[in-house]
Amino acid sequence: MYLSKKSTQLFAFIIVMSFNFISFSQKQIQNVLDRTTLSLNGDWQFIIDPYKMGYLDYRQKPFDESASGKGGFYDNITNPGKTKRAEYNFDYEPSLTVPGDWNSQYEKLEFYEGVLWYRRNFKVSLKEDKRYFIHFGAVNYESHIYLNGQKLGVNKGGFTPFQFEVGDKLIDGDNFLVVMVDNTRKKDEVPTINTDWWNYGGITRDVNLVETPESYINDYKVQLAKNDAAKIKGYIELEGSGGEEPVVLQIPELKINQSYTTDANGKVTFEIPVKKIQLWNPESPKLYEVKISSSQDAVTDKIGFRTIATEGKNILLNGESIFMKGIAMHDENPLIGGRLRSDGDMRMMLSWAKELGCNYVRLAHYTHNETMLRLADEMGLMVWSEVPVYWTISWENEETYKNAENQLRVSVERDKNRASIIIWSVGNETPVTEARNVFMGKLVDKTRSLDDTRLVAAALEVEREGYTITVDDTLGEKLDLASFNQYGGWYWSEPKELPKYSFDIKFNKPVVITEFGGGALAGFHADDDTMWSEEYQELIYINQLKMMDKISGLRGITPWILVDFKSPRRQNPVYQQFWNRKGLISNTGVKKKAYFILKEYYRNKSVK
Ligand code: GCB
Repeated sequence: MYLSKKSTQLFAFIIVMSFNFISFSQKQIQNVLDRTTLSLNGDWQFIIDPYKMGYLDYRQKPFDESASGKGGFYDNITNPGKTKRAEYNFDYEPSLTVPGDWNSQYEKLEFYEGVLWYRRNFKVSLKEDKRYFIHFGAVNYESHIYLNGQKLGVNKGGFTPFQFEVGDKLIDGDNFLVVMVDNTRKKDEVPTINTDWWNYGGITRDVNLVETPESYINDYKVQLAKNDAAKIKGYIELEGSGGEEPVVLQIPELKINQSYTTDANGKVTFEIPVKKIQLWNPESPKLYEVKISSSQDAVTDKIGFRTIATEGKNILLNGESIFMKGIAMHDENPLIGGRLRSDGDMRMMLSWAKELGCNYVRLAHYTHNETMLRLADEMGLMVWSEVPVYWTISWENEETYKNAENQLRVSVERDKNRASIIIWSVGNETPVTEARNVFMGKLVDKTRSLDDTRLVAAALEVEREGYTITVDDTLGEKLDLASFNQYGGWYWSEPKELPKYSFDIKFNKPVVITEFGGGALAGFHADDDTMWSEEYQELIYINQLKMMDKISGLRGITPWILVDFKSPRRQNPVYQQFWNRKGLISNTGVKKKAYFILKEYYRNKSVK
């Protein structure tokens, strides 16, 4: 529905009044990278605010809920004059680079968890017939956004994008955007208080001011139909069209040039028979240029087409059995000990995976950068994408569920056109209880309702008795894969004992081992009985690979993990120093002995 300026204002007013809370309903602009944007990346001045004094008055009431709505740091008073009291001033503060977490940019912020304010000034010359949105790639964790002193809203969730329409608050000329970011860990959030990764705070991904026409292409899906390589199926959705409007879909290389008219809601769905389509696969990751245009708007994407399905214990990519040679990774550049900031950082990670011989990556444990998925499309890596339903989530809390579902939905909406993504994961190592089964079961159903063209999985846990490793988590019945983590040789048993173990997997489904591994400090050499030595890790890999090769239906593995990564849980003063050392590559880029074991295994392993 198109909102006139006046109704937009009213709508915005209702949003601000009805929450200081999050709108979980809005759809993000698809393919924001291809729109007309003013980048708001770069230097943002910041104020560290451990007491939240920029947000709460001395009675702990939010300034932005007071009668005047004023009093917080978002007022951005920089020139108070002689008589006005202001106990902060962004103009005198240092700056942080956006995108980027704060922990890796200032030593005094390395361990900081709490509130930090960002401010950025920018100029814009407004055009009469355009709409404007401020779009954030991701901010960890909770953010309150203010434009020119007025609140736009709140977002929760550290890894997914969000946006606000801002036409009525933008000024033709100088503007300032203030963001309060709070990365305090809380029990009922997603993720919860306990994770094995660094809680990097800040505006970690791109910020853009997006300009669109009044009626714009808000969303589209252009993918093969479920399990049908002869049919492209999808939709185009306009926003603000006020009814029926012509749209065109073109894929020049496939000689597709289709005209449609949207319905009264601005949407059209289509099915297009295709012949002679070159399917996307890791060896030849073919992407087609796809152009979508409406009377006022146009957007171009690069999209690959492939099918993914399971059949008994097989995974079929484009109808053919495939073995997934994978590796897991976090959204972290080990060389800086911080979140990935640029295309170059992301390319480095995926290139390491390619060099190892991978055709598949597990992007753990939350939604990664959109650019990462686009690079995976381009470089030919299949992807397991996950939401941060990790360990001990508050299963009984309805708000927690809504939050998890929102992060899942936004992630599926954002990445549904990426051929690389073949698996949506609804969580990792969650303890089996009735409440958890209900929570995760709902997430599985939701995922399938959002996207029927990909597999749905989760990283489950195993049980052990004697030398038998059992996989029978009942959630597995709802999933497409028998996928699980197991740490033989590290958290239980010893590397040399591993050949004695066998698996009892209760599902007739493809087996994908989502984690195994062990820690080693690069450069520390000893015999293979000595924990933390490269030799110990090497023996884990040698014997794990032998042990797993005996599993009938093993169709993929993602050892934990490509590179060492930072974690506050990893305190051994000699070997860890806040680094999880399970990387095959160290935080200085050195390849450990186990790296070469896995590389050799992949070189010899048939992809069929
Ligand atoms: C796991 C978790 C992963 C941890 C890893 C470890 O099972 O899924 O997030 O980092 O083990 O190193 O213990």
